[in-house]
Amino acid sequence: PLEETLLERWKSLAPHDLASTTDIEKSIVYHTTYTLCRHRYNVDKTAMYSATSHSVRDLLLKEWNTTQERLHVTNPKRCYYLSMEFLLGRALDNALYCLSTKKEYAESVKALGFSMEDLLEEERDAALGNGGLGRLAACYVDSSATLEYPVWGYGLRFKYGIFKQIINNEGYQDETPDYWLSHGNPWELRRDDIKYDVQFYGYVATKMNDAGESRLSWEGGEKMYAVAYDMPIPGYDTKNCGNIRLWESQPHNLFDFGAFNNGDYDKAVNDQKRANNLTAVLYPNDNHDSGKELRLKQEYFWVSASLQDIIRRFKRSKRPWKEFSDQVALQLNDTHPIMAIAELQRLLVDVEGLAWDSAWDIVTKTFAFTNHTVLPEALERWSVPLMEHLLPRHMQIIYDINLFFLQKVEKQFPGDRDLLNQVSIIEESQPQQVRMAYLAVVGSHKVNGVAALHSELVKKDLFPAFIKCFGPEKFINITNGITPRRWLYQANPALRDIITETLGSEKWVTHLDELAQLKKFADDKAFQKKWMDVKYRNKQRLAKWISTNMGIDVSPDSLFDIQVKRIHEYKRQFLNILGVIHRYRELCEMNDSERSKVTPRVVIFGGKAAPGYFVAKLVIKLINSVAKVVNNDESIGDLLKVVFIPDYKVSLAEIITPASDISQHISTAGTEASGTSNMKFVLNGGLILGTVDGANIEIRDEIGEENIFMFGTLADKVPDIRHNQKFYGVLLDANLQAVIDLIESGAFGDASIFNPLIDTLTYGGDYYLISEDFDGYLKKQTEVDDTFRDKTLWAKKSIMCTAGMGFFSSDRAVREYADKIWNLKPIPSE
Ligand code: KOT
Repeated sequence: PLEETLLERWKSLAPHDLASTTDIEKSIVYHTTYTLCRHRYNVDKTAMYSATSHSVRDLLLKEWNTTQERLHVTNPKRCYYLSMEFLLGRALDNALYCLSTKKEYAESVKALGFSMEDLLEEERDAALGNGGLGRLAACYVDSSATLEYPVWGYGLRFKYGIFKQIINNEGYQDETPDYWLSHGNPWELRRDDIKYDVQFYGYVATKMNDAGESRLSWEGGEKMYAVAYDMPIPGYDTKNCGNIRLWESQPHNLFDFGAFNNGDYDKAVNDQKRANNLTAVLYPNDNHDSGKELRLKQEYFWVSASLQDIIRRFKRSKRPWKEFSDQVALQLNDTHPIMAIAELQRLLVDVEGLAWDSAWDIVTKTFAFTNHTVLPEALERWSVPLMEHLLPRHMQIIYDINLFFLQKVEKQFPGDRDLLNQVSIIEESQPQQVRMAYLAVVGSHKVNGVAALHSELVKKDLFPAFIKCFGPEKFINITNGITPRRWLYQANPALRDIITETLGSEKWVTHLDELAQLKKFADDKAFQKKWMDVKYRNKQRLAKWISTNMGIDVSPDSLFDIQVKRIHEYKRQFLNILGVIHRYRELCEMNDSERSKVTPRVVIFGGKAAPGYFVAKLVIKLINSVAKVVNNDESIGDLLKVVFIPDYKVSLAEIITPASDISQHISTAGTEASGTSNMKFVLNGGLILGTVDGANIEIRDEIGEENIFMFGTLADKVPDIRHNQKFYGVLLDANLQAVIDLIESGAFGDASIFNPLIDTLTYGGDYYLISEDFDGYLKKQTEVDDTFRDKTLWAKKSIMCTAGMGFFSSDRAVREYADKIWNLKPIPSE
């Protein structure tokens, strides 16, 4: 550290704010010249985007540094959010708003000959996530920064995020790599000085420690480096700045000269290749466990580096170990980081020399676990032989954790062998498997689900036996939320402005409950008109995007019906497209007079299917085949259009979400843990058509059941229906049968292609209850059509939707985590 007088000198020389637009212009020109090394005759949009971002980054880094300084001085308890995925999207627009300097930058950029809108479009999405889980993490770091909570995210710096989706000429999904770093990334800082060893494979040996006690020690195997990259996360209306620290793998031995000299070139570069592979690519499965060794390696690599970093920070405070959980809260975003539980126990016992029980006490007070899914295929299990091979010491530790836990259970419930089997972390299969969610429950002090219904199912279906052991208080609900900054303020400027004008201030941006005041304008004709004009302009904006990018013309006068999310059988895009075919069939049978009464509709789909998910990919193909026929049927015209928007991502969601009249959230009841796009649509005045599932239920409770279209089987009825279908077969709904007949007639091209899809309704036993829910779905769709024709009624409902969404701010959700789980207080920046 520098001495006082020098510190003062440093302080006096610290870069100051960019006070005027001239300062901003200078800063942009500076970065063009010195950061990018571009001559002024050679500045294109990409370079200008980059220079502008570097200039904005300077402002962010100033806040980043003062935030770190503040935390260093106050040394408060901190929380670390361990998430394999952070689906951040673009950063520039958000940073400009957070720094309240968008206007000034837009002017400066204009003065230099560019348009801010163009520059914003130059930015590549940071797409380090699959869908809802990763986007949730992004919303939570936004809210933590805004609320000035000392929270950092920890994740992996994938070179390739979620793949880019291309829809080929036949209407199938193709995948290409998303090399998002191709033009550099101005939003990250590489920290070459923050680097840790991470070990794999090897064996466990007994060693003497300094005190002459024998200890187990993990020896041999291979090592890699984890190098830190920081991404500053600006808070809104605060000088506080959060951070996401992402790890990149690097080879330990850059080059094996021994092997090279022996002529074995392949071996010489092997280390390097393996290390580079480790964090190269995000696994593209949403709600599905891949079970691959490389994935387990990624998981361990990330939590090991993160814990080393966190422990190093803790040690600087010179506090005793027993205060660790007073200083550190660790939130596990699903099971992906669960190895952190065994790793912290290992570090405390093997490396720091703590007794097992003291260490375990620290571990369980520090960790908390969020479950995001009850789908059996998504629950992580690792085979014991694989884990023994890759992480031999951790496997021993997990066995011990299990043994000590089962001993306690045996003491509490003597002789209850069923219970012991039900709660054992080790599944007695061939080979044995480690049930990661069970390890999470045993090693955490709180377990939460992400919506009210889901949290009940977590208790009832996933962990019933654990309730017996730990009591119900350990299991809580924290309903998901979304950040109003990105999902309304930024994505929907026109709506933002009339809300601010009507409420008389921007307070709602950080106090979303304020939106409730809009209710008193719901019947106001003039306000309704303004409100629906904004919706219309947002629909025009999307129509223009579709026309420019896809060459399909859709009318903004039609009802825009949108379903954008990962393609998955449980989300039932199949039900949606079958409904579209039904609609088409009916239109074909109508005469002109009947047709004149029809509500014209544009049905918009978007979303990626996991590359190996055959049935989901077939759904995409079916949607595109139907689109081709319907859109080219001149007799149908604007009455029905079908659009599959390729490569759905955060930046596209920002255009799509504000443009919906209705959006669909139609998962089989009990399968969608929460959903968060439902919240985004309703926040933007879009009505929803949904099942009684996930957060739909709480949205209904907040906005009123007259403002939502709900249908379908209830979650508690699903198991019985499945049981009956299995034993007595599926009796297909008559309209559904007619739709299938139409597909099988070849109306949408070679019908045989779709057989595997249709089989899921019949031979497959209709696991997702499409036939069961079909009639209710069609009836609700008719109600949607009828309601939409009543413009006043629709406008009122739309206003009531936005007005009721205060609860779904991620600010509320993060506060709940801070109060109920982390025991964390904000550290004010001023
Ligand atoms: C599971 C395994 C791998 C990758 C992703 C998952 C996953 C994603 N599990 N749940 N989710 C979604 O999480 C969202 C945020 O909580 C929920 O809104 C959504 O319903 C889950 O499907």
